[in-house]
Amino acid sequence: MPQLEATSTTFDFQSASYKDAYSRINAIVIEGEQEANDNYLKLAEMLADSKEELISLAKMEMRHKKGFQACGRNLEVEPDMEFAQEFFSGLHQNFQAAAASGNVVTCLLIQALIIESFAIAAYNIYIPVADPFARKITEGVVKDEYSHLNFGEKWLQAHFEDSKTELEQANRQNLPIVWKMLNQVEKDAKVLGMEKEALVEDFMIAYGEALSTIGFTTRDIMRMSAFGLIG
Ligand code: Y39
Ligand code: FE
Ligand code: FE
Ligand code: FE
Repeated sequence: MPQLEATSTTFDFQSASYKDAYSRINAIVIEGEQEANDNYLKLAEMLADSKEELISLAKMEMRHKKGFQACGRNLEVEPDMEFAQEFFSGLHQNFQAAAASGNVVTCLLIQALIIESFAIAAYNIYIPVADPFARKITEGVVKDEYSHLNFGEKWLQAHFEDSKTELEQANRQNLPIVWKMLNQVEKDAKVLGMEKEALVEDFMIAYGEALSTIGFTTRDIMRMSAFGLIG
């Protein structure tokens, strides 16, 4: 794999340009993990039958946050948390609004499908180009993210007929925000050795597979994936 080669030869993890980009990407994952923790705790209130499981997912997210904070400290980078909060504000607001209205299907789509697929794509693409310390941390984290995506898949699959319309509506509202986020992070990601094209591809594989598992047809998935790509 050429990326493995790049790790030892191309990246200077201590260069000013690497650390500048890392201050934003590292902040994004720290903020993302914190928000994922909050979101699973909110879902635990909304889904009494899955309360214990959701609380345990929330705890995993808190561990992830601590791991990524350690990655920043290891490179002596100060994460730009203000940037990261702004980065997540669109999905954050939509999750809060859905939770306030009791729209648990929308909450699950935002956190357990969209954000988890984003995490799976980003972490898998980061691992081969990460510094050795961050690589170890991220390898442990990404395994957990699959189990979080799986929670959303299982719940939505079991409630597919009742959830279908709300899922399509929530997809239409939130997928364009993901493309916007990817555009915002494209330059910094590239400095770390992560190509936007690869991020989009891995995101769509994880998200599309999840929609398929839940019960959507290939035709549905094609239609749903197009939102935001065009406008
Ligand atoms: O469920 C989770 O742990 C998700 C919060 C984490 C989201 C991570 C979002 C990563 C986007 C990084 C973009 C870098 C190219
Ligand atoms: Fe996580
Ligand atoms: Fe997660
Ligand atoms: Fe799956």
